[in-house]
Amino acid sequence: RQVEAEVVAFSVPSYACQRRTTLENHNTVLTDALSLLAENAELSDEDGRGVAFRRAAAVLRSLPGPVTDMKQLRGLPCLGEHSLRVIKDILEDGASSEVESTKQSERFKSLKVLTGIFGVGSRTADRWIREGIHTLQQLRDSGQSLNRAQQAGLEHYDDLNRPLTVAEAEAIGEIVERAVVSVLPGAQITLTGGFRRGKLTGHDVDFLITHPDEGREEGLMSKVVSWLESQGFLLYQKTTRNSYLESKDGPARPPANMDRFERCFSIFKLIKEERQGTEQPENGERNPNPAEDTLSVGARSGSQTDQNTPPQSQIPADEQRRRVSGEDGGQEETKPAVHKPWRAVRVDLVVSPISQFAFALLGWTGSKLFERELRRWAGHEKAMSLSSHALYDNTQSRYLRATSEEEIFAHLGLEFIPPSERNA
Ligand code: 8DG
Ligand code: MN
Ligand code: MN
Repeated sequence: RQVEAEVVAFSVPSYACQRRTTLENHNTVLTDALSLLAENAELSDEDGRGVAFRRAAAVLRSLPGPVTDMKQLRGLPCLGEHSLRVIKDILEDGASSEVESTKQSERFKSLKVLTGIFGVGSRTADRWIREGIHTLQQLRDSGQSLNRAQQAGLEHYDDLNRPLTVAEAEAIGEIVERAVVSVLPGAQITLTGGFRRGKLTGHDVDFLITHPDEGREEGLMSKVVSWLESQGFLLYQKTTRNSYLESKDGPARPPANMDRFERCFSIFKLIKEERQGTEQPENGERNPNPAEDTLSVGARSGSQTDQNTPPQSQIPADEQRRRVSGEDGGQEETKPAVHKPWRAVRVDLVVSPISQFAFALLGWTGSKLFERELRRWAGHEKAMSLSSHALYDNTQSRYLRATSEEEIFAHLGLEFIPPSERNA
């Protein structure tokens, strides 16, 4: 009876929203490999395959220890034939030839570089590749017409592809907070996205804005954006109504007040605080770009007392003598990045009426796979439709109200999973 070596199989529930997935990952080699195949599938417009690899990676990410033997995987959900083959290759040979060849492939590399431009999706990148454009320089030289987002994305490419730190997210949070309370006292801002899940780095910073009195949040986004713009904090912004019709996977029926739900995809200009008091003479003579000086003047201007300024504080431009005259005209591309006293940061802002706040908070906290799994659970297991706006019970033909994430999990018949354990 005891002859078989005792390999204990792992056991996890099938939906990621039933599992607690912290940032601790005991299987990074395997999950990196599967994530790369997922990314490649997504970049090739094969979303189904992409999701399959994402689910497989998420299962391994949720395991309490490293996988060393295929037998440990018996009975685990979401591990298809293809994913199992990749795992087996890595366990046996230390690498998967499919993963390695994908990583090396010119097409994958080009797709990654081009979709690394903010505003460029896989279809656009694919079209460019077919036209012989594989690199940023080739794109610049090609005379392709770029939309406003893509122009900003190309201009700030390096900044936007460098991970953000928690300190940078906090600095952005202070700016957003200042903007929001300036235009609507009493409004509340909440950090969402990866930073709410406890991640130490991120590709952007996500915020949800609301007001405790229903309706007061109407028109808030445009005021916040105007304030930010007037202070010189925005390099790019696009504000959209979060029209239900645009979203691929919203609920079966949109709530009547859907049209009040707005979001803004933006690029902030964040002044680098660590420069303060460290470098150069006080006047900006070494700096050939007057726009930089102007924005920086508050943060490191003249007097000794400025050195006592709290590191996180971004000095509003209305306290500055001069205003930033305009955009930077791409001049920074010709200068070494180290000398640039600011960095571009992707920031997502969403405004939600308080009645939808819990749904918006849950929907914008992520991870993306966790969200997808929540909706799949709701639809397949509970006959409900979950979105960032509402939860609709198809059996009872009514919306289920909630004022907290806990209530939504309860409606869904799920154990509450805190943000730090939604890193599926
Ligand atoms: P990162 O930025 O650190 O890389 O990770 P993240 O914070 O988890 O990713 P994200 O791309 O910023 O997305 C955060 C959450 O926002 C994600 O769970 C899903 C949600 N989200 C979008 N786009 C949309 C959208 O168009 N509609 C809705 N309802 N939610 C969205 O990213
Ligand atoms: Mn994010
Ligand atoms: Mn985001």
